[in-house]
Amino acid sequence: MAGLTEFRRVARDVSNWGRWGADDELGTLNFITAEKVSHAASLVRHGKVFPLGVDFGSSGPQGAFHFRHNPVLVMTVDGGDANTLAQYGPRWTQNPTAEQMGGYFVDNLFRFNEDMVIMPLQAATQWDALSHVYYEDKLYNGFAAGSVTSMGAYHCSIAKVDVKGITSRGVLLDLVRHRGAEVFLEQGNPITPQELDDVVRAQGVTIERGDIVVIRTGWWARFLQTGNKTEPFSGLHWRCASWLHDHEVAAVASDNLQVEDLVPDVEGAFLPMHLLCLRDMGLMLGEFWDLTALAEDCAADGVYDFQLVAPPLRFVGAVGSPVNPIAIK
Ligand code: UVW
Repeated sequence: MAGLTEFRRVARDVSNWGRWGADDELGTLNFITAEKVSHAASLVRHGKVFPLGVDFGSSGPQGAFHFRHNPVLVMTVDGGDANTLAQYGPRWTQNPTAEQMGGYFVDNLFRFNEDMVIMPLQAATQWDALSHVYYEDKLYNGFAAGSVTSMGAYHCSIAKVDVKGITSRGVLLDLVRHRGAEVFLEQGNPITPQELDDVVRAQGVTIERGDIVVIRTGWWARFLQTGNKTEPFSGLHWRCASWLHDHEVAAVASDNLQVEDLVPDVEGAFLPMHLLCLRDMGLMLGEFWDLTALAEDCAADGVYDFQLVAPPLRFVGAVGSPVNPIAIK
């Protein structure tokens, strides 16, 4: 197990603070240029579309962290309201909502349903914003951690990255196939930088500056089989942060809870790859992406790169966002 001295050495090596200016809040998304976006679009050859988002619902994957819950859907207007309120609403003057809705429904064809959702922004398929994780009172680029208040994140909120789309060339690295695993990568064998190189070579693909690298561990497929929200898994070893840095990757995403391996390997630093990626490199993490159908297609045609379009929602001040990423080939 490494110690904090080694962790800090790596943190210095991969740091992008100041690289794009003292005010930068985009981090490695800066690697995505107009040329990169054009090239990504040129990868669309067959019009095949792969939505990578999972269902947002009460049987979602939340459960590992007690402070996170699955989405709760609340109907604010439904079919039962229409007939009842058409009858009682207009006379229900002590309840302005019922009175107003009754007004819509009485002697009228018009009917409607409406809803709202209560959920953590980390509930299902998501992006972690750069303000999601920090240490020693600093966010990415040296912004004060205290700039995230109960009003939200002043610096590095998810809304700040909207200018980038987010869209780029996506590259799938299929670790399940590479290891010959039946469904997923069981806990105990983290993915190393060397293994990433091996997969890249075996798939005959290249990793280029500004790519969004998508790592398939099979966890989502396993979850759909078992419903086990706390199933342990293998993910990226924290030293893969250096690999992502060296390849000038724009963002990384996976089909599991946290992208990175959960077996502690730095004494005194939980989720060291999160700390290095989000805080030191300014590199966003995508979690709970469903990669099964995309992986099948990539294995069938041997093409592992595609246009990836994955815009977060512009929640002002939020430290993350749901997303329904789309891979297009
Ligand atoms: C944390 O690591 C706290 O969150 P996430 O699972 O969104 O990466």
